[in-house]
Parts: sequence; structure tokens; C-alpha cells
Amino acid sequence: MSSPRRVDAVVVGAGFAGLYMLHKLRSEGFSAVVFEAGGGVGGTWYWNRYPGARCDVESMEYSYGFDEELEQDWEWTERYAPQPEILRYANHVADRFDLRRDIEFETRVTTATFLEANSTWHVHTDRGHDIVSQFLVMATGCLSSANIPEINGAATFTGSSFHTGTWPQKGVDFTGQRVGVIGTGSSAIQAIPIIAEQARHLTVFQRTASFAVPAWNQALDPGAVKELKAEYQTLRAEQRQMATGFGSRIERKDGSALDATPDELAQELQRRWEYGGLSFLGAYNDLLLTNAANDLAADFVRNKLRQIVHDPAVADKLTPTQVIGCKRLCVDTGYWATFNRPNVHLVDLQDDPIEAITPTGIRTATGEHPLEAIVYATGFDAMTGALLKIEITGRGGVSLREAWAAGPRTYLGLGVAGFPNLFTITGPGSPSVLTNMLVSIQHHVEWIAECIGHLRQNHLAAIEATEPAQEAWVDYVNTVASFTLFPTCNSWYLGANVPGKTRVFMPLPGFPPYAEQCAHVARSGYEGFALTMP
Ligand code: N01
Repeated sequence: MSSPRRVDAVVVGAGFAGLYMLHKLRSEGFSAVVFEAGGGVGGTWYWNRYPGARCDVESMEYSYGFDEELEQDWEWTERYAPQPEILRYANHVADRFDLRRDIEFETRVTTATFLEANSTWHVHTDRGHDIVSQFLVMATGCLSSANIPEINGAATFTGSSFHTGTWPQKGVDFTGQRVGVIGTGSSAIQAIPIIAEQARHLTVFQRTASFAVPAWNQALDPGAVKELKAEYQTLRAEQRQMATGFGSRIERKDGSALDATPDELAQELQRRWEYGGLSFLGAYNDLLLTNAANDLAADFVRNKLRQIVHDPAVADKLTPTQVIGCKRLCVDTGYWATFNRPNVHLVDLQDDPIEAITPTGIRTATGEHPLEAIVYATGFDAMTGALLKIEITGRGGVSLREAWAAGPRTYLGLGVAGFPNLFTITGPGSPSVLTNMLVSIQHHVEWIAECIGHLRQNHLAAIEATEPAQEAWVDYVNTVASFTLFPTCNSWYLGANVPGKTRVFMPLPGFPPYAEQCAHVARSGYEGFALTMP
């Protein structure tokens, strides 16, 4: 038997996190290999090719800031970049920094086992790789493990079925078909208006009505792009000062919505509505902190919905009842107006639940909906799904699945007690999905690279989060979340969308104090981590 190949680091995933991690490791003189399940780079943007897929963070902000020439050269064409353009960007980055030579595509990591004798990771893949590395970096993405609900009879369906997160590369033509979409989250809201234009008939199966604000997407003005590029580094610094890692250029209101007069409130919310996008929730600083403030913004959007949707009965069904922003706010282009089309029908699963999928459609309590295609826009086993698909075994033979049986536990969202030399990029317990992912990814990659450099410089064999530091961090994340309205609804942030998943609020709200804490930990010689000699 040949002995395993040795590298300094194995990186799992070649999305934006894995690509930059590889580049950073190589530029610091480490050897690394990336394993990627897809046939190309891009991660989320490789897989999510459903019609209408685009980013809900503006393209000038949703990009790497680590290389000035890259950010000056690359030209975004639209305010919100469509999926094909973001994928082109990921490919451009891979080519520009010659990353592909260290990426193994169409390769899934199956097991990773920590070898205590020499503080290394032993990694196997489904294509027979056998590799030993000092470090294991999980760049597996937060929304990469598709959640496909188990519905009675699904396997008997004779039409075609798709999940938005694993969309066929060659696209899908729904022309002339009767199509059903299950789910009404961000993916569905982007896909539904486009599928409705193509399909003969579209039935939308809604379990929970979603809030949406308009994107007002448009071509970027070259003059404005030039101006922004002239001060790109200032924009990057501003991003790091924002709780969400983006949106610094929209005038902020620091006060409470409850202190505004009705006229001021209406004006400000209307201004945000006309501006478009996620900055709507930044109108006041307490929209995600108190129900009374949140109700004001939620009612504003509910009124908009009633103005858009002609049939009051349909508008009623589409009206969300939860806190606005508690589930990720959707950014749409013509979503609610699509329900004015004669070929679109809404089924409210609260009144009329799905009983079964039949060979020819979906049967709900009130009858059969004949379909030729079903689109599962049912989201992801978020934040932990992709990590737990891999058999990761740490010290003492304990698996990550066992360690996280009661929900994910990390220190800083970067390290896990019992799993030395393992790093998670945008892991649970870090701001991750509550921020501009590119800002969080860049921050994590740079922190990890610095940490690995520290180990090398000091001839250390391993770094591991201590149990007390991890406990304190988990408490801190829960405490911060408990000051917000985020934990008040059944969102994927809590794992509530996946039957049987332990409910724990996984991301940490607020980027700047988090980044400060990470910097403090590094400066203090990695407080809360145990560092060991060879
Ligand atoms: O997934 P979701 P998504 N029967 O979990 C429903 C990012 N993203 O892919 O709310 C019937 O939000 C489920 O119902 P409920 C973004 O961060 C960004 O849309 O659980 N329905 C819900 O309506 C986003 O938040 C963009 O009751 C079932 C839907 O399926 C995240 O990805 C675009 C069901 C799932 O919504 C996930 O978005 C797309 C069942 N058994 C995604 N199970 C951008 O704009 C689930 N549902 C950048």
C-alpha cells in the first residue's frame, strides 16, 4: 500500500471561502489541496442555477477586497449580480491566481480523522485520495446541503423534479408545462416570477408566507462604478464597521422607530422601499430588537403587498404574520405581482396541507394538482449540514456529529473543542449568514492564515479550543441572539426547517464586535485555545 500524500493543509470546498483560503495559504508558503464536490469552482454559485438566482447584496460590495488589481479590473454589470456573472467572477479569480492546479474537482471528502500521535488529520475522499495534513479547513459553505422534505409518494412522481440548490447545469425549459413550486423562501421568490412566465400553469405551495422588499435591480452606471472604485479601500473599511458587513453608503437612522412621528416613519420606510434591498431593515436601530418597532416596518410591507396583489383573498394568504427579518428578508423582482397572473395559483398549506405526491401531481387535502414538474425550493440543512455529512472524528474517537448532538458548539465559529487544527470558515457561532458573506469569509481566511503562521513560527504542533472558552462563547452567542427578535420564528438560522434538527440559534449577530474579539484573541497569543508542542 502506498503511503498517504502529505500537505500542510486540506481545504474542503472551492467556493469563495475555499478559493481565498487556498490562495492565502499558498502565498504564505504552505502546501494545500482543495477537495470540491462540484465540477467547478463557485460553491453556492456553482450549484444554485435556478431561474432568477442572483445575489441580494449589491455586487460592488459582494466581492473580494484582498487584491486591489482584482477589484479594479473586474467589472460588475448589474446592481445585484446574477448567478452566471458571480460564477464567472469565481472562475476569473481561480484563473487569475492559478488556483485550479491544487483543486480536485468532483471529489467529496468522506472521512477526516485526527491522529493524536502526531497531531495531523487523515483525510479520505470518494475518489480514493488518502492524504495527511496538519490542518483541516472546512470551507463547506453555510447553505450547501439541500433540504428535500420526505413527502409520501415523492418517488412515484413520473414528471421531473428539481431542487433549487442542485439545479441542472444545462437549465430547465418549463415551456408548456404545469409546474409546482414547494416553498416560498428567497430561492422560490426569485424563481417564481420567471417560471410563471414560462410555464403553462404554476402552482405555488406555501407553508409560511414570506416578507419581501423590492430589489429594483438595474444596470450599473459606469460613472458611479468609477467613483466607487476610486475609493474601494474606504468602502471595504466601512463594510467592516457595519453589523451586516455591507450597506454603509445608505444614510443611517440611529434612532428608534418608536420615537418617529407617523409621518417621519412613513417617509423613511418609503425612502428605504424605493431604495430597495436589505437595507430596509436598517431604517431604525430597533427593528430587529423590539416587537413594537418591528410591527411598524412589518405593517408597512403588508400594506404594500395589499396594494400589489389584486385579489384580497390571495393577498390574505400571502400576508406574512411573523416578525419581519426574523427569517432572512427576501429581495424580489415582481414576486407578489406574479400572483395577479391568470396562470398562477397559490395553495396555502396551513389550510390545505400536502397529503402526498402522486405519479401525476401533488394531492392536498382539497384535491389533486396535476403537474409535469415539481421544484423543491425547500432550502438547506444550513450551517451544519455539509459539515456533518463528512465523518469527522476528533480526539478520543469522538465524532463531530456526537459532539454536536445538542446543536453546534464552537469557539468564535472558528474552532471546536476536541478537534485540534480544524478550522471552520463562517462556522456556527460566527456572524456568517447574517452578514455579507464575502466580508466574513475574508476575515476568517485571514485570521486562520495568521493563526497557522503563528503555529509555524513558534514550532507548535496543534491549536484547539478549550472547553471553558467554547462554553463561554456558546453562552455569549445565545445571549446576544436573545436580545434580538431572530430566535422568535421557525427559521433555518435555528435549524427549524429540518425535521429532527436540534433548535439552536447558530449565527452571531453583529460583525464589528466579533471581529474585535477575534483580533483580541490572536493578539493575546490565542486566549481560549490550547497550543501544544510537537
Ligand atoms: O430556503 P428557505 P431558500 N413543505 O429555507 C419551505 C439564501 N439565498 O433556498 O418557512 C412545504 O429560506 C419553507 O417553509 P417554512 C438566503 O440566505 C439567498 O429559499 O420552513 N414547504 C420555506 O418557504 C436564504 O434565506 C438568495 O415554513 C416547505 C422554503 O421551503 C437562504 O439562502 C437567494 C417544506 C425554504 O426557504 C435559503 O433560501 C436564495 C415542506 N416540507 C437563497 N420544507 C439571494 O437572494 C421547507 N419548506 C442571495
